Amino acid sequence: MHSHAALILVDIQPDFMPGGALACHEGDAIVPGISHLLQRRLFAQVVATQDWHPRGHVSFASTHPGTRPFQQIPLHGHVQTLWPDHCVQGTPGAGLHPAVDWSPVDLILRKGSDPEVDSYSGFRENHGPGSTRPSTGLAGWLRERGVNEVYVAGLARDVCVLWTAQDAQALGFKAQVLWELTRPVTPESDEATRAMLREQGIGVVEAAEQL
Ligand code: VGL
Ligand code: ZN
Repeated sequence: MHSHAALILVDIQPDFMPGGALACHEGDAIVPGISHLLQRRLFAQVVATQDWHPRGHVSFASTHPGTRPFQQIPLHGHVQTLWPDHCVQGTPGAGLHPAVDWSPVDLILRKGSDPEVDSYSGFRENHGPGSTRPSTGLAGWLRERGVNEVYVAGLARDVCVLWTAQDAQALGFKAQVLWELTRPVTPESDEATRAMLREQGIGVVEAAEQL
């Protein structure tokens, strides 16, 4: 059933869990379900993304004197949300969550390493020269393995999960979000997130038991 499907686990890292630098609401609630889903081995390929920023990253409010986290500023002709320092390369908060057995994962893809550019999606950086968005290579990696369908879970529902699912769908994959295995930074965003997924024809699977 899922022989042409990949599971993409987005940014399941301590900094996005309660108590972490950029906590998602109930972020830790997804951990048992993620572990269980990995054990079921339903997918031909499993990819984990890892937010991985250098110190002084452009997305950190601390990099821009006079700003505060969650404020928006113009950057490279786009709007950039500023975040607390998070997922700094090599720190414990940037690791893959220690309560998950990551051994079934085929590819770990680090993103957000360019000091000047943010990268929410696992597929493309947020912006690049002109109107381009530099590829991470993930779409090609999946296509070369025969994948045409992706299921996305992880953190944050309203940021990196959303952008990853949108890019997957835009790049020609059939994208689905495993809703109960995601959590948002901003819970009030849930209706808007669902609307954006619906508009783009991205599927929502409410619970992994339905797979
Ligand atoms: C994320 C904000 C900044 C995410 C990453 O994983 O959703 N959000 N960096
Ligand atoms: Zn980040």
